[in-house]
Amino acid sequence: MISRPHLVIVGGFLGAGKTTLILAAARLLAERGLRSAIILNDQSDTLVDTELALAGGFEAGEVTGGCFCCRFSELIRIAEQLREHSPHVIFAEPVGSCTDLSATILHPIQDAYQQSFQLVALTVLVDPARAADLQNPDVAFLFHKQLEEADVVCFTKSDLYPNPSSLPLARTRQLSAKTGQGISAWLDEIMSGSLPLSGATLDIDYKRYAQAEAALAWLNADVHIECDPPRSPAMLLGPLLDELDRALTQHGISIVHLKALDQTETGTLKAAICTNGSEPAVEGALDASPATHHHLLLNLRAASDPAPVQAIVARAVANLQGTASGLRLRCFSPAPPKPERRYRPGSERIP
Ligand SMILES: Nc1nc2c(ncn2[C@@H]2O[C@H](COP(=O)(O)OP(=O)(O)OP(=O)(O)O)[C@@H](O)[C@H]2O)c(=O)[nH]1
Ligand SMILES: [Mg+2]
Repeated sequence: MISRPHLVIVGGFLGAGKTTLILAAARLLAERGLRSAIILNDQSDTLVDTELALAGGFEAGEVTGGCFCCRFSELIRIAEQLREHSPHVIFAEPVGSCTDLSATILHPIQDAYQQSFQLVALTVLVDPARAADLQNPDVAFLFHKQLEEADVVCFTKSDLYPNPSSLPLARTRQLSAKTGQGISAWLDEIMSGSLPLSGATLDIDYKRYAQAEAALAWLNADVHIECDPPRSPAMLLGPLLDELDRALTQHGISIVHLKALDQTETGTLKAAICTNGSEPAVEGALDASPATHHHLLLNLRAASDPAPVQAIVARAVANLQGTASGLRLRCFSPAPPKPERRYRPGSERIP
């Protein structure tokens, strides 16, 4: 058994590219003969990201029903469970609206679980397109708080944005999970400790933090669809994403991240958009042949009250060409964050 796996926490706003980077990094480590496990996290369940990690062949666990800080004991339980598989590295992806990770996760782990995990520098990812468009004050608040506590900030999607606008930060890197640019160097820096874990904590007003998260509508859904005649995953997801994008835009609702995953016996396809009107990014079996039975997962985060988002998604699912059954649809505003533990700067022990 590997006694102390590296624990790599990769934060960053919704859609920044956390899951895509973690999967690319885990594949790269596998080429070096190193095993990775992945912990995903969400306010609700049925996570597209967990399915992707499992489909990638990795040991994966999830913390659902709240962010890592509010469900710290569960994070440790899942990390310990994964540790039994002797991974060399455990990647953990916090919810994309979450911040204050240093005080509520990193310090508590360093304080009480240092013998189990080698915690490395806190990486925060930035999508250059998001950094260039921070008009929504709640999004801007969360985004800037996340950057403030980062040990290293990595601009993602360098294949799309080779020249991101500069941020007033000491340590920035550029990565592409699509081309692999920068991933090996980033892993080497954090795992060797040449980029150290600083332990810097935030000064943050939890009322403002709660208000910013509550300004998001958070929707997770899954449903089974029987198609007669059979349809390919692309034939199902394409029109669905078009319809959701059109209806949300018509209602003036900004999409923050919309992910859809269709699992069929002919293959699995994921399609996602991070802004209204953008071309879906697709991964997986784009050429899968038509199938009768589809299991569809939807994770949508949007700047809105929950009610209109829920109605739009329910309507789009009802309009799918096929017979829907077993629909489970949860849509809410995230509850105020209540960390299980919170390090206070200057205090030796965690309260
Ligand atoms: N072109 C390009 N697209 C990328 C890259 N990394 C991520 N993406 C795309 O960006 C979108 C968001 O990526 P995710 O990895 O799902 O982002 P995330 O930070 O995990 O998002 P949440 O889990 O919602 O917080 C997806 O459609 C990815 O395909 C990259 O390096 N290049
Ligand atoms: Mg993710």
